[in-house]
Amino acid sequence: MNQPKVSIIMGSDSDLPVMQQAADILDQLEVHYELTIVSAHRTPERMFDFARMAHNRGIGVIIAGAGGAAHLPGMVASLSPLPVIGVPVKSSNSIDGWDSVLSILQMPGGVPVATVALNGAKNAGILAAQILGASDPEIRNRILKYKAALEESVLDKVRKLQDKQGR
Ligand code: RP5
Repeated sequence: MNQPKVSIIMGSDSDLPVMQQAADILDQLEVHYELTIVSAHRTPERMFDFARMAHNRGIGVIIAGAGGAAHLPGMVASLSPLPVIGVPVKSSNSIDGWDSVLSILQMPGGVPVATVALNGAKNAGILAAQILGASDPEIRNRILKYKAALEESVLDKVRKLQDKQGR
């Protein structure tokens, strides 16, 4: 069985359409992950158990997404020695997403959460792979290839624009 290296957690299944983007890019980068629901408010004991045990199960990075009063990433970061990447989700109970952005971003000193953009789960997945890639040459090489492909896709658009302009 492939041991998951990244844990993707979210406060509710309603966060899944956004958080699936983290899973998709990790699939593309061939990084094994697990994905589940852990709610800081509705399942606090599950959150405690998860955060206290994740590093003992071989997880290296946690991606935590939540909307509204988004306490999940910060609370998990307060309990876990692992790096936590927070994804603010624009949820049905969110006021324009600002509530989740600020809840995840404005952590007190001593308890960092690496916060990505609103609904920025894709970048959370890439960042998780980059953190693992710092000590895993195979993942690092996949990140290098991903970046080269990104560059090529933009250069392709430049060429197409130039062609349209007859240059
Ligand atoms: C948050 O409340 C969840 O992360 C979700 O973004 C939001 C709404 O949850 P549901 O009412 O859709 O389950 O805790």
